Amino acid sequence: ATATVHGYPRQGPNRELKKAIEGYWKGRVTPESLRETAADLRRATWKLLADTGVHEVPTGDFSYYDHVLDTTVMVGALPERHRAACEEDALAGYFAMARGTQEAPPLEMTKWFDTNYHYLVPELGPDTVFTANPRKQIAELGEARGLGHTEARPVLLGPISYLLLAKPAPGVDPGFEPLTLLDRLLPVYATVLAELRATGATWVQLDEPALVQDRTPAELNAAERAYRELAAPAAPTERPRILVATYFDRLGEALPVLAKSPVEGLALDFTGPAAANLDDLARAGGLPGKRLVAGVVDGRNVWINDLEASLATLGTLLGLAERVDVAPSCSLLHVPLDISFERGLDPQTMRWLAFARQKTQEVVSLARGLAEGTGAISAQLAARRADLASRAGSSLTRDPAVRARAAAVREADVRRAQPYEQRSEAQRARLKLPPVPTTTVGSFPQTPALRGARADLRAGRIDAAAYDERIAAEIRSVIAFQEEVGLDVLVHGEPERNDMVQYFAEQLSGCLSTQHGWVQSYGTRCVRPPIIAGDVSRPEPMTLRWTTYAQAQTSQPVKGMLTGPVTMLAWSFVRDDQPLGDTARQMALALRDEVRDLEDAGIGVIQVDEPALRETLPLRSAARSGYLAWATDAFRLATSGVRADTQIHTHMCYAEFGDIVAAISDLDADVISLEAARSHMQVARELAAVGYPREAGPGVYDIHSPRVPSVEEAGALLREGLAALGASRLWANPDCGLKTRGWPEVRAALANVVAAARGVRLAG
Ligand code: THG
Ligand code: ZN
Repeated sequence: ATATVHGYPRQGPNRELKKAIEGYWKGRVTPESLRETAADLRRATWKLLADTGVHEVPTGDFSYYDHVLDTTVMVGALPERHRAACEEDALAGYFAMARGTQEAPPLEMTKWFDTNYHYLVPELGPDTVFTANPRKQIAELGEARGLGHTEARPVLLGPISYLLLAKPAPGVDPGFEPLTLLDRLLPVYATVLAELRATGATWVQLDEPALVQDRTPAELNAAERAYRELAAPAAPTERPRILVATYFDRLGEALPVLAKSPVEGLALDFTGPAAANLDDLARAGGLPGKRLVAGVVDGRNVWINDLEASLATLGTLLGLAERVDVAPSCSLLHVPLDISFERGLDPQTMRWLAFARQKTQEVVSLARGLAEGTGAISAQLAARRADLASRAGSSLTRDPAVRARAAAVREADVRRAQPYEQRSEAQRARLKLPPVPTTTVGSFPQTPALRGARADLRAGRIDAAAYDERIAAEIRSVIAFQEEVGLDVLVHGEPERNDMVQYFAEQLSGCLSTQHGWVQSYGTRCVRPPIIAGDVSRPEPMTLRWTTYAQAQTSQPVKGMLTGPVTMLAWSFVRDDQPLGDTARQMALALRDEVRDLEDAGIGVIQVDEPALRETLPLRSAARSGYLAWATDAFRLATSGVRADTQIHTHMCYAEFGDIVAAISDLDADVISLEAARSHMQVARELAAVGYPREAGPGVYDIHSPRVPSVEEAGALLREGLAALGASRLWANPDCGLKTRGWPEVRAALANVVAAARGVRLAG
């Protein structure tokens, strides 16, 4: 048995790649220097892997922006509007597709399965012509081989997943199914494989994560055909051996399809719910004559592996395939680089955590244990047993007070005491808002001055008091602006928050924050997800101070702003030693305390954001109702403890709500703001269609674009909203927070939104 990995983080220990690319965009870094930085990072990664004991290193997993976009380039499926730029300058054209230009909008971005990584959606149509452009794959394989990594294995996104991740190009019939292009795409993949063989690859990995989702018989057929053709018998010099990799869930009905196909190997996920692959594999008769790469180390969470349990799994698998190798379940792209970079974490807690480098060590140990017997790794096994016991027995992971409180939650705690009609009346009497009230979603522009103040505080150039005064001044100015422009429900603007999830996690017991734990979110943008390691509780109020400070500046209602329990979990690394729903309940109770404190301090409107509710939906439909049950319960637990006249708002981003409108309604928030500007109020009609009985603010200002909507445009959207919801239930607001926008556009756009709402009120 040997150890391998499907892919490694790309940004570098100090986010060197991010800095080089952003420098290149600003004209401060030459293309040559960017290429050199990238090559240095690849070389360092391969060396680290090989030094750790991984000799079959991955190549081609590196990317300047996104590996799905790289695949689009590899198969020549460039959108028409970017083709000329790509032909003139491949690197500049590549970034134009990712980020857009004055003339040509970028490709759409969306989430990579249920991770927090975002990819660029291929745009295909009946006229798409594919051409093989394996240059990047060939170059990176050549580079690795030149450095002595002769067993290097190119990693490509497979043809089925590529097509299933694509959408119809603009102007193409929205019913067009990209999978119908398979016959045209397969010869291009065959060419790429042949070229990789000619460059020295003995194995090539084709990633097919889309096969772990619910797939139709036609889609399974397509997969069968693809791998029958790509793996058709050929002289060993004509194509490399093919390893099809799937991850993020069990393979299910696609397992027999791949097991029977002529490909030489399968990589499967055996972590979490995907552990079902073990029984499925046995039932399917195993993989006789094939190589199995067993993903027994969780590649997308940060906990140390139970090496003994993994060895037991691997032992069972030995009987089910010709050869068994060991790997993380998926690319390590989704975890930070190295826990040993961290300073300031408790040393005992640090031993519970494994980032990319530690996970690589784990798979190397496991491969060794499998090949040579457990005696060969007895020291690691003993140390691991102690670390797992320390985690299980720690007072951080088990806080009796938190557990007792969570166990005491009753049905009444997840229900508002009064029906909506009564609440609505009490809220009208208290808040005295006009019809179609105006508000914003929470954040105002994070100016360079604000970011500078935070950097000054960190560097010790200013003290906490001076920092607080800058925040206070910003809040006064944001409140004054909102009064002037005529908004009805104001916000404090969140100047004190960098990343909202990080901001709350830093203040909650049971959550850890890292200094260097960066993970790529999209392109050059990274996040440092908190680690929910233990039982969660709230030692002190988290938002009370700045919210009440803002309320003291105005007689208009100021809305308190919190991040909901589901989003807190979705954007963190969550403990894997209890069901997610249990952790969500603890998080909800902590937030419930905050909601109560805000209410007691006189805050009459409280917004609990759940932007991640939709995106955390499980990949397979069978798991969805269970998820939605705990997710809605957690939200309601956080928000239901308030009086009738306290108005609860929530907010969700991204347009595709269709499949969860019923769950959105179940949240029982009094008001919900949603993204709608780009989908033309579709969401308002969807809400109306399920009989949603409460108030909603489908966004009338698309904050993802620097465009300022005119009064007429915002008014037209509001009239569409009115038709669906009626004047007593419609709000006017932007479709998301304003943190990434500039002040001049925000001033103009909000003035227009207020004018449009007033126009609609007069007409109504
Ligand atoms: N917070 C967290 N996770 C998230 C989001 C978030 N995941 C989904 C979505 N929002 C991702 N969106 C972004 C948007 C901006 C940035 C990252 C993810 C970003 N990052 C800065 C960068 O890379 O330069 C770093 C910010 C910092 O210094 O903390 O701009 O909102 N947790
Ligand atoms: Zn949003």
